[in-house]
Amino acid sequence: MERIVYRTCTFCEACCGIEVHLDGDRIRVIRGDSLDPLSRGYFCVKARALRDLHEDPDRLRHPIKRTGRRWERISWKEAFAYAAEGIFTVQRQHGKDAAAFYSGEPVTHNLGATLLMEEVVAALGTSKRFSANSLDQFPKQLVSHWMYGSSLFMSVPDVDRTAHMLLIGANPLVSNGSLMTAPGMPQRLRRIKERGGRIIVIDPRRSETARIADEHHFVRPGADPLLIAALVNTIIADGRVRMGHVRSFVDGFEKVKDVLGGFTPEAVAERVGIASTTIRSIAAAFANAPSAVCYGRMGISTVRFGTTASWLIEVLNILTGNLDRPGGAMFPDPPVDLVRLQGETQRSRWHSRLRGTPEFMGELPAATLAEEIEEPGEGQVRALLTLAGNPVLSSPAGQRLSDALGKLDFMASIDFYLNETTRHANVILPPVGPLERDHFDIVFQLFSVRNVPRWSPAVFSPPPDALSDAEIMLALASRLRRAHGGAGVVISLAERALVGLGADRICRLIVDLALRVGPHGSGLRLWRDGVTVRRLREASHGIDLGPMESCLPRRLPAKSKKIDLAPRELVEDLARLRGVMDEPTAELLLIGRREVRTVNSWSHNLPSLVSGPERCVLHVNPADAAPRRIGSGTRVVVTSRVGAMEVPVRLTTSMMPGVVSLPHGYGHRVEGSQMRVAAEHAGASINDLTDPCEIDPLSGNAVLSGVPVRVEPAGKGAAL
Ligand SMILES: Nc1nc2c(c(=O)[nH]1)N[C@H]1C(S)=C(S)[C@@H](COP(=O)(O)OP(=O)(O)OC[C@H]3O[C@@H](n4cnc5c(=O)[nH]c(N)nc54)[C@H](O)[C@@H]3O)O[C@H]1N2
Ligand SMILES: Nc1nc2c(c(=O)[nH]1)N[C@H]1C(S)=C(S)[C@@H](COP(=O)(O)OP(=O)(O)OC[C@H]3O[C@@H](n4cnc5c(=O)[nH]c(N)nc54)[C@H](O)[C@@H]3O)O[C@H]1N2
Ligand code: SF4
Ligand SMILES: [Mo]
Repeated sequence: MERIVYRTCTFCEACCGIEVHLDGDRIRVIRGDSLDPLSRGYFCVKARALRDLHEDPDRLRHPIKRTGRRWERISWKEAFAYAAEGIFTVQRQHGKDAAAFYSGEPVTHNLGATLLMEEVVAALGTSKRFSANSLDQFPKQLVSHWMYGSSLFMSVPDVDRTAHMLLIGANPLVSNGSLMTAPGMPQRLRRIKERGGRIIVIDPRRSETARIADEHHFVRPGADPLLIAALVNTIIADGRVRMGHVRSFVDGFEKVKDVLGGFTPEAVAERVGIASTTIRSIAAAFANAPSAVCYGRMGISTVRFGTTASWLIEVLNILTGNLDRPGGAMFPDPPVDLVRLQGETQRSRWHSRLRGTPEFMGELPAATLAEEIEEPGEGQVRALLTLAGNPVLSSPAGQRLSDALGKLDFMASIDFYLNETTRHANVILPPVGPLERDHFDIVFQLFSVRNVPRWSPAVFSPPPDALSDAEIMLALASRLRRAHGGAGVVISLAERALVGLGADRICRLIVDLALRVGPHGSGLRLWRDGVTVRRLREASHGIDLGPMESCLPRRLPAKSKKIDLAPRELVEDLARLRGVMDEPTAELLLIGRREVRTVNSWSHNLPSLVSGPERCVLHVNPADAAPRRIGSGTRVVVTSRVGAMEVPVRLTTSMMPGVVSLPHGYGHRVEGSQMRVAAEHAGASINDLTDPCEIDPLSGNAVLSGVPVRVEPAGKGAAL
């Protein structure tokens, strides 16, 4: 019997609506849902690969325990007892902080994991919490915390209405947008041009997005904050500041004007690699556009001045009157209002043991995890629980982290692949695949350019004896609490009741309650027609609640109801930025690259996504290749302070001279992992070259872009 299930794709932040066509219990085809009000039929090749993931024989379907070099299938009961006991034993001997927790990016695409992860973290009671947040968007979250009062209150480009989009360090044509849920970026960007608007891209690589832009300018990796400071400086000096309605609640303009005084286009041009006249014309075009938005992503975030760059982008949008107005940078009003539920964000309640970096949102920088395991002393990490993360391939100096994981007393992983990270675990607890659970995008609604809540029903009932992430976490949290001696009869009864209710049902209830008390719910007025889980389930293509709307100062999370344009920490740190103008530059800088057929490190086992030419290839400008005697298609050795590796080369003028690029997420041929397709397309991990000692000191975010490297032909006696 043929049937169609409508849901959202969980591979990337675009959250496209998809149709899964089924013939009995076989997937016949997956394609875009043309009636989805947000994605309107758009989808990419990865959605189809959900079938590969569902059918992947390497995907773990039952818990396994390591005995020596072998893995043995065990029951769930045994797995929970073993995992809880292993972690508890370490914590009992060495204190709660001896156990760490690392969660990865797929948590955000998983309702159960998002909602119940906190249960596990609370049961662990550790301050050693790490995640992919500090390999990604921590800078923007810290800026939101300082300027607006909440790390979740992040401005989103109103791409559907803007007349001018300045993209700095983002490649949405490939990534399909990030911190901007806007499926079908190729069409959305094209429509800006059709409306008579302009797209300007700043990137050290002529990226796919740069190729469709009206203008593209190469920038020296890491120099963006100087460029953006000069844009702001020019706009102020030329008397073009027009803040619009936000003016009455923005504090700190005079301070900004004062501290950015020295950052003229002429002062920064050489370092940035863009002529001062061009910087002036970019500033004028931005200020003169009827509406404009500056949008920065990974290329400005994972650098030494990630927080500074993220801040200056907000300043640019605010001073030109583009914050909180259609066509500018706006704030979505999601039906589950996580901003309000979370309240004002905390920071600096504790610091990392060795480098003394402050926690943010309860987390320490992922770049410090390896040293926290290696370095003996009180508070040394000796046990680790990972959830949906592959830090060996995703964090700096991954090889070193891998060695460190091998020395842990105990490790447990909640993941459905036996990969470069989880192979170090003593026990792996694999959840069901994405098509075997309900889903609701509680995270990405915070970034959605249009307010379209959708409920995604499971396509398949989970196989017997399979558990979802939510179920695994609830059970594990309960075991851990009990191992720690539980907390009174009442709590333990409440806990039993929760476990009895079932984790998936709990998630549905939480969402329903959050929807009802949210801005589009009926609240306690039961006669009002609000958004509920039931209504969402009835509306298989989602409910269209319209575009983003102006909402300030009403929805500002800061108790002061003011926007702080000049947070003290950022102002004080500007001296560090001034310092780089006189620093010598490295001859070659390494940056990253994403490709349409990848999802970070974990999509390479899906056959439909790995076909075609080899992708883990170093892109080099011919001008850099010639003096080094490097030919296209040959192999080179790339060396950084941290490591060295051999990779094939492609010569291309799409790279800025002095900059080379390699995708991340590769490096699969590792003994002990079980991803057979990925092993055939192994490549090498760029994160064996990135340096954990380099972090953005304000946010603790890893520096993954702009790594100084040497490149030489392979086989010339280069040390590996
Ligand atoms: N050099 C360099 N490094 C980077 C980046 C870069 O651009 N350059 N990008 C960074 C960014 S933006 C990010 S977000 C991080 C990602 O960093 P991570 O999140 O640590 O790594 P992923 O590759 O996303 O690995 C995800 C893991 O989750 C598992 N998984 C997938 N779905 C599920 C699920 O539903 N449940 C469970 N339990 N497990 C699941 C997969 O099997 C895999 O093991 O990498 C960062 N690292
Ligand atoms: N196909 C695919 N889509 C994805 C992912 C994936 O792995 N594959 N991952 C998802 C995730 S987790 C994330 S966080 C998003 C990321 O989404 P994006 O940030 O849009 O994606 P990136 O490809 O990392 O784009 C960063 C751009 O910055 C440029 N860049 C590097 N260094 C600098 C610099 O110093 N200055 C400037 N101005 N530019 C620089 C790079 O050349 C690149 O074009 O993508 C998501 N979508
Ligand atoms: S763009 Fe992202 S969400 Fe849309 S189909 Fe592709 S992977 Fe899935
Ligand atoms: Mo990410």
